[in-house]
Amino acid sequence: MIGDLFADLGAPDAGKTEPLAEGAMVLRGFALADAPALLAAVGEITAAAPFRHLETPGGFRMSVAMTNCGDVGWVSDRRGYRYQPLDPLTGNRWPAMPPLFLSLARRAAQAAGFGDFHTDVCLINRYAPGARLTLHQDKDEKGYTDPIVSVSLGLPAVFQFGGLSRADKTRRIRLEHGDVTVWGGPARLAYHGVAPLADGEHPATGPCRINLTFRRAL
Ligand code: MD3
Ligand code: FE
Repeated sequence: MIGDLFADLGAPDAGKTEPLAEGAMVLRGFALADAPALLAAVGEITAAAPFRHLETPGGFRMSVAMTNCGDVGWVSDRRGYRYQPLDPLTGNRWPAMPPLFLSLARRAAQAAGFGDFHTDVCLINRYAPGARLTLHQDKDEKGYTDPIVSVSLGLPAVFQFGGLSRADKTRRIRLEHGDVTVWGGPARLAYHGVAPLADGEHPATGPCRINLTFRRAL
């Protein structure tokens, strides 16, 4: 059957690169082949550093559950946002970044035109239906010379991104299982967010979306 010739491509647009803005692009299906191993690694990481709902400096509980792996982890509490080497929940160091995480992040950055990506933290976000991330900038890092690489797994999400000012008009883009986005250069400090996750079930993750965000914090 002719369909078999294309079976390995997965989603119809797998392998496509879509420019989003200067310095930003979506690599459709880039992580599809690695998804089972990535999710297995997330299971090992969360056995040691469980998902938790952090508190914002303003006292709200975040709807997205988070954990980290790498040299440091991103945390939020009443004192503010920051990166720290110890998990506040366990008092232990964050689990090490699995070699597959590092190689995927570096391959994606390279494919997007950013060679020699340095990443020392992977923030792992878990969205249940209804969970969302309001429009924000990622600016808790020491510098912004390296890009940010993000991997979407499980249920689809509507991702919103705008410009360098909160008031700039935003665009919406659907991110699916296996999609990777890269944000560098002038897009590194763009405002972005995730609309409330719709109900659903995904064969790879069940009723949730998992996002891996690779950054250089230090
Ligand atoms: C665009 N996470 O954890 S990752 C976050 O899907 C976060 O969980 C979202 O935003 C998620 O901070 C989006 C994609 C992303 C990450 C950083 C960016 C897009 C970005 C920085 C600048 C512009
Ligand atoms: Fe962000």
